[in-house]
Amino acid sequence: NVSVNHPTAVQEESSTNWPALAPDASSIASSIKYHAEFSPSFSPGQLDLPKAFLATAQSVRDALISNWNATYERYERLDVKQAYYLSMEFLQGRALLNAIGNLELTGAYAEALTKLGHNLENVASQEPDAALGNGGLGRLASCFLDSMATLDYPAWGYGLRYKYGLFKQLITKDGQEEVAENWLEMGSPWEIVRNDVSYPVKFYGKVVCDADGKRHWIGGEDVTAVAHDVPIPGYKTKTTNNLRLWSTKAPANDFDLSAFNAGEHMQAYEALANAEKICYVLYPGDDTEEGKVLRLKQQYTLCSASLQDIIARFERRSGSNINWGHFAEKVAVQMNDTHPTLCIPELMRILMDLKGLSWNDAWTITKRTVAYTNHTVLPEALEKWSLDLMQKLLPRHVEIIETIDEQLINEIVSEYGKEDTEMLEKKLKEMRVLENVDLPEQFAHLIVKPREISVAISLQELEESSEESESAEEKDESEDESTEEEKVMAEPPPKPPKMVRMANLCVVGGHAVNGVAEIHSEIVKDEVFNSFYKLWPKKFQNKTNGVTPRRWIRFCNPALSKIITEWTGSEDWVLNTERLGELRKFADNKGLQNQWRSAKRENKMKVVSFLKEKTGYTVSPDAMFDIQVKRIHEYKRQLLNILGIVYRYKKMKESSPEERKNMYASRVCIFGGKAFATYVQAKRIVKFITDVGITVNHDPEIGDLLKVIFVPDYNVSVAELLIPASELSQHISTAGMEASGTSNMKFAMNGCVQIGTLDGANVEIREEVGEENFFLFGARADEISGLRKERAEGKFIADPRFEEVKEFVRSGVFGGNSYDELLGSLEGNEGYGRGDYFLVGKDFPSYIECQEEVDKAYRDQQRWTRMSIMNTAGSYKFSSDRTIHEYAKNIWNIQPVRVE
Ligand code: T68
Repeated sequence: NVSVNHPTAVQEESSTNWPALAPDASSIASSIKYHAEFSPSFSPGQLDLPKAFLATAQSVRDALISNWNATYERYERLDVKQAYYLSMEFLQGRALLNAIGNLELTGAYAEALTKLGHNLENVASQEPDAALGNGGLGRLASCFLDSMATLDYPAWGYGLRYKYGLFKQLITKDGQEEVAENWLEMGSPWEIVRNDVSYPVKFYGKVVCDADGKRHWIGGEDVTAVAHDVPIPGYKTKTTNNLRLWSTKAPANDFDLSAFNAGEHMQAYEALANAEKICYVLYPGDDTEEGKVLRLKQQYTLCSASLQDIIARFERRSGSNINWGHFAEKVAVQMNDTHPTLCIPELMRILMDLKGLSWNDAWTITKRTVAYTNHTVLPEALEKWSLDLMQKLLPRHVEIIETIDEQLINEIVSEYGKEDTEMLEKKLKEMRVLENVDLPEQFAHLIVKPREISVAISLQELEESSEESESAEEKDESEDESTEEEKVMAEPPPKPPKMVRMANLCVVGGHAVNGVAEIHSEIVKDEVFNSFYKLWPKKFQNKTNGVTPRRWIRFCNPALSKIITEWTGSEDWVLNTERLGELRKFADNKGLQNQWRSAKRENKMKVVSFLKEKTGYTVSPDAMFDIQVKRIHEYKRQLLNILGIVYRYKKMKESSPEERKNMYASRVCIFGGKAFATYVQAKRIVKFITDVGITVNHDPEIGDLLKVIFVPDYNVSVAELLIPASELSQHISTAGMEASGTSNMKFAMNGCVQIGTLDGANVEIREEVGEENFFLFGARADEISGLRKERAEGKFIADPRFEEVKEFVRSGVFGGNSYDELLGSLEGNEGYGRGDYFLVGKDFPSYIECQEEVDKAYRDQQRWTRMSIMNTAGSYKFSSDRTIHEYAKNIWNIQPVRVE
């Protein structure tokens, strides 16, 4: 049992200057003991691991709160311009080691926990991952928060506090299974509930017009959004920013006591349950109408609560002289993809309906305030909402969106003139915010729709023919076939559903639009939003993604960090990653090379134990660790990787043991990643990979030469373990389809050599690390549409090796399944998701040839280590500090504020 003392000294410090006066291990130990007793979440007594984690986190939180307060007070007093990053997702992962690392208290905490009979690493591993995101987009938001605080930018994140984050993935004999992940089961030690910061959020209802012609949204359903603040500490700075997450509850007095007393328990509870369910799960399945409504409610809750909060802060800081014309000089709102698009009509609504501004003033302010980041060019991922659904849920916003659409039509008409109707029609079809919606009356005469012409003609014909056969009609209806046919012709075909195109709304309503890697930003300008680009070229920018070097080198790879510090002369590189470039001159140095290899081996050993524990497989640390970890998606082509492995396996089986040894480097091929719960094809890929693993891993002929492992439940913490141990990583998407990728940056930082296509940030990584240190294969982005066309015309001739590998799979080597649906997607000539849309067959030969080059290079360990060093050295551009400086300067126009 641990005796608990009240840590007077620490408490006093925490209100004044913790952690500027770095606390020592003893005072930290006292603080931990204090929290174990006085912030109890567990029974008294033994300081076991779960309790030790919570008490440790709570003691760290004391320091964070004190810095948070100082930061907040400073922003408030200086009334600085602040940026707000609105995102439906933040993939924070664990916070403890990151927080004490940023506070430079890792050593002191480790010592304190040792005094209490614990070990920091074990304590930290108790923390559940905060997985309030799906993948790259959410993790990017979290890296940005770290950089914004580290660089002293006045910038906050706004998101939702989902009760259940991303599902937990189980791998069973049937493939992936999803289980709810209750990350808040033990409570989160990091969040501070602000019961005094809450806002009403309305749904449904109707719009009424008062005597002055002002529009008001009334009635409907109200919920209350409550703020939960998560302090975001910067590295080596007192600046501690805020991630404000909203949860929803029913407004006070919404519990129907009389219904409850009458035994109608569910009814009594209905309003509460309805409100709370909004923040129940990250990305609720939206195949059903209910699911769609819930997702739209989530998006609106984020936008409405955040904007009300931002506006309240602006008003408070303005004091008695509120000048709305200054709003955009104090506020920048960044929309992380289209999910927070409703910010645009919501800001308009608040400014006009609640603050009394005119349309024009509100529109000018809105456009100057918001900006949009695009993260995908996949057409099916560009968000659209049913206008009818939105009309029911947010009637006032639909009015505003309709007016925005009308203004845009005006602009398109004045740009493309009234002469070339065909061009005008094309532009309107492509650019309007509303899709499948008739032109407003004043524009209707500009275009005669072909369908209207044909309907007009057939109606005329119908009239004529019915005149002719009027008397016949009366005779016998059953004989009247021709007339029926004509009636069918006369009926216009069912109209396609009216939709709101969120990306178009973002482009129109934002002052900046950016892609997330150079090649992606070019595609955004040249293809996805080309017409908008021609109209407003200055709006379009590139902001190549980045990742935080704190979490992704310094804290996840202490062994490598020590070496970098030693060879660059200081720890400066953690803040100034350009200094990593200095490693280049030592790339062939034997001393560095030896240290480099032993750090990699130390990291690989950790993964060996981890894999044993999670999968039961024993792998050799002498084999090359070849890793592909990311969401499972056809365009990311895990299928290409596993088919390459199957081909390798087949060739190994066909050779003698001697030949095998000479031809192939031993490899442990590791996969990880989650498939969206309803994405059937992605789940088939998971199942196929695990099936291949079962066969290959138990083949005594093959032994350590090849192992195939699917790591279950890939998340931020697993990434922190795998990436430092990686030697080859795969970024092999069909060119033009991966917007950027960010794990490619983390792998490069950790000295991992990549095999990849010229896609997303791979292009820039290759430029930085040098062509000779990157394994390139596959078709280029500008060839893809031609290749698809060729294939559709039946001109594609598959490489015999591709046919061979498919045949081998079909032969039943992997457990009797013939994988018809999976391999079927690679057959045929056309159709999205069929006809090998992702060009696995096309790239297969160059992929396997490139893999032979990898084997050759790996056999020469000196060459490989050089390549590895050159990857770390060349990765400096990919720090999110660089990205955030660019956003701050070119989009947000904010300045750093040092908190003394
Ligand atoms: C990713 N997008 C891009 N989306 O795929 C990746 N989508 O290339 C890029 O590096 C990363 O964003 C950061 O820019 C996503 O992760 C989603 O997760 C997502 C979630 C909900 C709806 C649509």
